Amino acid sequence: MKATATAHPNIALVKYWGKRDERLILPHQSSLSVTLGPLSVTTTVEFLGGDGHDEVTINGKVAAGSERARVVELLGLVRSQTKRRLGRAKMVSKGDFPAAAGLASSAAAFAALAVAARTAAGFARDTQAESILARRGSGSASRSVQGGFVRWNRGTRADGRDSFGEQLFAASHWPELRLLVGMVSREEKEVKSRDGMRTTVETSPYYPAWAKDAEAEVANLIPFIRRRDLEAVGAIAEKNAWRMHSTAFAADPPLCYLKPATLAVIQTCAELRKKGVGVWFTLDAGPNPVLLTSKTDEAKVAKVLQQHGAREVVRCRPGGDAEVG
Ligand code: 2P0
Repeated sequence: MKATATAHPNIALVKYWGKRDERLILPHQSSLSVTLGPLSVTTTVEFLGGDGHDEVTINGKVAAGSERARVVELLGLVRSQTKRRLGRAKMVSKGDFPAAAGLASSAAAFAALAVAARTAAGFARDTQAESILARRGSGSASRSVQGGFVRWNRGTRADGRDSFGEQLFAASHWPELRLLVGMVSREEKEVKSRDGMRTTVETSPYYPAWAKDAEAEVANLIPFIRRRDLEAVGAIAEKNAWRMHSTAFAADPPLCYLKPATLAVIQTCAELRKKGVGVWFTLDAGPNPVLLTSKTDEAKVAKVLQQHGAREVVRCRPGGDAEVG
């Protein structure tokens, strides 16, 4: 009743922003991401059989508060799905992300936890069931159970059984793609994604337009990924990032995740393209831009990020499936 799993984070090209069901973590729209190698989170779950509290250790520290509660809740879901008596659990998790990479670790963390916990409980591998479970920890984690290019289907059911991540193309489809995270700020963001998206759904007059457009953009993006058309993929990623942030700017109170250096990097992307460098940006709910480029232009793009004050550049490429062992 013990298993270890490793999963990678992901970056959305068409973002998830807003829930239609807060408890089940069901989105208003589908989203599409690239799983990011080589970064990873490795998690071991052991069910100890007896009664008592779960032990949760994350990056060498005993977890407390809401961080612990989210893990305990997910372990509880696994217990409720089997007749086996699993008892209390010991969970140990560790990420290998560079310090403050600015990438949400929750996607990789809950994907690794879902796979490890189900396997420890005796379930056979089942990426759909694992994605649904990971989703209950964090929405974006539903897209980190599989590698490559993954669509999180919105689904229509109230119970969420049709809302899971589904691999469209494996990482090997586009090995030359590069995703560079520029660390322009290390400040803790003031509003967490979970709260920011709730405020946006509740108060932004642009929210319904966002959800409708994002759903359409997921479908528009797929043929461009199939053709490995970086220019077209980059254009959709940029447009979608602007639209997510515009929806958030229009919330009450307004949400602005950009810092001056973020905007400087974004504007530089457009200038670089005029000079023939293939680079496009995307931006999550934080100040650190992620630049899409190719192996050919990777070094140039990394240098430009550093010139804009990025103290660290995290170089990623399409990563693989969550794995046991
Ligand atoms: C995404 N983000 O698609 C979007 C883009 C941030 C901006 O998914 O509340 O940590 O746990 O479901 O998954 C971050 O939100 O939120 C996120 P919850 P999550 O990657």
